[in-house]
Amino acid sequence: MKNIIIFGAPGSGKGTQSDLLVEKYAFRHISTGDVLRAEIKNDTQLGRTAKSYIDKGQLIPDSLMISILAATYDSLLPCEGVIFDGFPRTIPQAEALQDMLSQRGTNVGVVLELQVSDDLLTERLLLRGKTSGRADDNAETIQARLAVYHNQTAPLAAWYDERGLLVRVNGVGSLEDINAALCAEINHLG
Ligand code: B4P
Repeated sequence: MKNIIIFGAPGSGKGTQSDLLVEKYAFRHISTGDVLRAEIKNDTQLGRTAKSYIDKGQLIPDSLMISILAATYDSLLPCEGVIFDGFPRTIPQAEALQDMLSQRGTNVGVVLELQVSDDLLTERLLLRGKTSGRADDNAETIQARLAVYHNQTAPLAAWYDERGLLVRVNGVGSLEDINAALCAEINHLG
């Protein structure tokens, strides 16, 4: 069982690369962003709560995210591997993930960080905003999301590095080249 985290700032290509990895490997994919957007679309209680945070570029509270994650993970089992896209985003989420996986007799195999400059992230998200219809892909919210990323999520890179799990990958270039770099790391997992 392989548990692979795709880590990076908003717009770094986590979702894009996760989709390519799922095509190549027999892995399942958890995108917490997609889970939340589906709840918003279905106008559930969770969706209404999530929307109030997402529209401001803020993170959904950890307790809520963690309970959603465990249920989503269990719904995908059994499988050869799971790609976590957009989770964890805080150190409490990372600790909860570690506990959840160890309760199931498994652990995180690797954390692949996609590195992209803030200027390029902003450019990509503004471009995506023209077609995505996403309320959070506008200039003001993008700036808020980047600030949240640097304050709350980026410290996780050091946290995983201390545990020997972090691999940094250049997130700038063609989708194919970036994907090849990610696959090389995944193949090392054996
Ligand atoms: P997410 O849905 O996770 O989205 P994201 O970080 O904005 O984007 P991603 O990195 O997946 O970028 P993509 O591949 O689409 O989060 C949305 C919100 O949900 C968060 O702000 C938060 O409020 C909430 N949330 C989610 N998870 C949470 C959690 N765990 N805890 C709390 N809150 C949570 O790529 C972006 C664009 O770049 C696309 O248009 C793509 O085509 C383009 N692109 C990708 N790779 C490229 C390349 N190599 N070159 C050029 N363009 C590229």
